[in-house]
Amino acid sequence: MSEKDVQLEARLEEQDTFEPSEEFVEQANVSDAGIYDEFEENWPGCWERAAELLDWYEGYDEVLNDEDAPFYEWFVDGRLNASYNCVDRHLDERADEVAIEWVGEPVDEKRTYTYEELHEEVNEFAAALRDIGVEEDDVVTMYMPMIPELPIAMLACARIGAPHSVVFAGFSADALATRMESADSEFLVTCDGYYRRGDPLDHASKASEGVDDVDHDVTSVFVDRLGADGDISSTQYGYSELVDEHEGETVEPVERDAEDMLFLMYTSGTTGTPKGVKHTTGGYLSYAAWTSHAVLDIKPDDTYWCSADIGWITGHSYIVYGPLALGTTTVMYEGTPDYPDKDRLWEIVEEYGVDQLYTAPTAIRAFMKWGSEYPEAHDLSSLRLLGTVGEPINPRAWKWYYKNIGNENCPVVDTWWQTETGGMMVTTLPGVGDMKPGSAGPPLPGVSANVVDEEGDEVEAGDAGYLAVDKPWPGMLRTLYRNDERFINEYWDEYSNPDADEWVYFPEDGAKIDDDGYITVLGRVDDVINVSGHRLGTMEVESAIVGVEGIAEAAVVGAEHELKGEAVYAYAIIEDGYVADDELRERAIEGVEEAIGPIARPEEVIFTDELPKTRSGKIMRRLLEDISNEESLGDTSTLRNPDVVNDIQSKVD
Ligand code: 6R9
Repeated sequence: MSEKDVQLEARLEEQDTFEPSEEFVEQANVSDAGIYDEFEENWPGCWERAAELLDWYEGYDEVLNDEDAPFYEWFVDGRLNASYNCVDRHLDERADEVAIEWVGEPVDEKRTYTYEELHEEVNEFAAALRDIGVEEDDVVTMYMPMIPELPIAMLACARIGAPHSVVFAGFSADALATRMESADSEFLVTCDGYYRRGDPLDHASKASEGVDDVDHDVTSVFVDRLGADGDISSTQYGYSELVDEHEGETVEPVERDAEDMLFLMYTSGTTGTPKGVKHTTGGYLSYAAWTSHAVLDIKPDDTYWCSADIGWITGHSYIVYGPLALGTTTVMYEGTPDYPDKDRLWEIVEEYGVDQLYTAPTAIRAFMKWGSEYPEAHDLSSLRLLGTVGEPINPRAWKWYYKNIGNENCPVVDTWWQTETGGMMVTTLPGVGDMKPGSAGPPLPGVSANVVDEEGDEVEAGDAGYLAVDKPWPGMLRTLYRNDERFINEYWDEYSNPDADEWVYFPEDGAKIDDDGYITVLGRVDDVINVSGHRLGTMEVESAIVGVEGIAEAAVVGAEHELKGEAVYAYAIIEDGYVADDELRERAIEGVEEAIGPIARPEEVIFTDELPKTRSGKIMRRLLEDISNEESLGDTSTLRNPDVVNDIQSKVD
C-alpha cells in the first residue's frame, strides 16, 4: 500500500458518519428532508404517495381502515392488477426497453426480455395456467431456481388473480410438501434442474418426491432448463409445450381488490410449522414500488441488480415487483458469486453497467475475505448506490463495501425489514440522511418504529431493547394464512393493549437507538437462527434431528460464524443402544438437509448426555448459545442440572 492509501485507510477507519455526495443528492428521487415531517403530519394520507406510483382501475375510497385492527385494510375498495402494473402499463413508452436481463451461471448464457417480450411471455403462460385449470384465488406453488420462467410465472399468476407461493429451490422435498399442504395448493410450477458450479443439478426428482408426499392431487408444470443435461420426459406438463399451444394469446388482467392476496410466502418462526405470510395486491405493491423509488433510487433508465434469490422476500419485492412496477431494467443472476471465479459479480456489474447493487452482509464478508483484487480488476464506475439487507452489517464490512465497491462515491443503504413487513422499514434515505456504518438509520417517513423495553416503554438513547412498530404501514402482512389466531399471538400480543385499541407490531428483533433516532438492529430475540441472511426456526431443525433413528432429543442454537453470520450448532442426546459416532453425526446432518435443505446444515453436532434445562423443563438455549460462542456463561442458578454445563463445555472446546 502507498502512503496515501494507508492514510486513506486510517481516515476511513475513524470516520463514523458519511454524507451522500452532492452529485447523488441532486439527482435523487427523494432529496428533501422535509419528507419526514410531511409524512408525519399527513398520516395515513401520506401513503397516497405510494399508491400514486401505481395505476388503478378504480381509485380507493379510504387510505386506511383500522376498524378491525390489527386486521388493517389499505386503499379500501381500490382495484388494480399487479401484472398490469409491472408489465402492460410500460408498453406505451418502454416496449423495447429491457425489463429483465437474465445472466445464466454458464458464462455467455444470457437472455434479455424487453417489456414487450415479457408481456408476451406472461400472457402466454397466463393462458396456459388457465388452460390447466388454475382459477382466480387458487394458490400456485413455484419451486424454481433463478430462471426467467420464475418471475414470468409469478406475473402470469398475478394476471389471473391466482396467488403464488414461491418455495426456495434449495429447500427439500419435505419442505415443499409441507408448504403445498398448508396452502392447499393444487398446482406446481418447477423445472428439471439448474447449474451449480458448472454441473447440472437434478431438481425434478426432488420436486416429484415432494408432490408424492402431498395428500391431495397436484398438477405440475416442468420448465426445461437443462435441455439434454436434464430429463422431464416423464413429467405431467412441459412449460414450453404449454406456452407454444398458447402462442400469441393475450389474457385480460383480472381486476383485483386492493386487499386481495397477491402471494403467500412461508417463513420460519418460533414454533415448528412455517408461517404463511399473506401479502396483498394494493398495499404490498405500492409499498414495494415506493421503497424501490425512495430508497433504492430506481429510475426507469437504470439497470438495477439485487443479488438475492426470488425464493426469499427480498427477491419478491426487489427483483420482481418493485423494480418492474417502476419500469426499470432488473438483472437476475442464476449462479453463485465465485463461479467460474470470484469476480463474477464485478464482471456482471461492468458488462451491464449496473447502477444500483443490493446484496447481503454475508456476501460482503465473503468478498472481503477473497480480497479487493477481484473488484479492482473491473470498472465499477457505473454504480450509483449500494444496499444491504438480511442481517446486521458490521462497520468494517460496511466500510469495505463503501470503499472497494462504491469507490467512496455511492451511498450505502442498510435496510432493515422482514418477510412480514413486505418492504423496507428502517434505513436512511440515500438522498437525505447521513449514513452511520453499523446502524440501519431512522425509520422511513411514515413508519413509526421505536426501541422499547420489556414493558413497551421507549428506552433511553444508547440502551438496548426491542424493536416495536406502533402504526400500521401498507406493505404489512395481513395475517398468517388461515390462522388469524397465530397472527395475533406471534406479532401483536407482546405490546398491544387491545382494550384501548392500541396495536403494536413486534418484529422479534433486539435493537438500540441513538440520540439522533438512528436504530442499530442487534438481531433476533426469538428462537430463530439467521444463517447467511436466511431465517431458520430452531424447532424445525430440532425436529429434523430428532427424526433421525438413534437420536432422542436435540437443541439447536446459532453460533457466530465469520461468513454466514450465524451457523447452526446442534446438541443431541442419543438413545440407549446407539453409539455417538461420526456415522450418527452424519445421519443427523443428512436428516436436516432432507427435511429443510443444505442451508440448515449444522456446522457442529455435539452429543451430550443431557441438555441444560430449567426447573420447569425448558431447554436453556441461551446457555448453549454462550457455550457455542465460547462466551462466559451468565446465571446458571435456575438450572435443574447445573453439572451438565461443564460436561458440554468440555466437548465444544
Ligand atoms: C428482508 C429479510 C428478517 C430478519 C429480521 C432481522 C434480520 C434483515 C436486517 C436485519 C439487521 C438489517 N434483518 N435486515 N438485521 N439489519 N438491515 O431479510 O427478511 O428473511 O424475513 O428476515 O432478518 O433479524 O427480523 P427475512
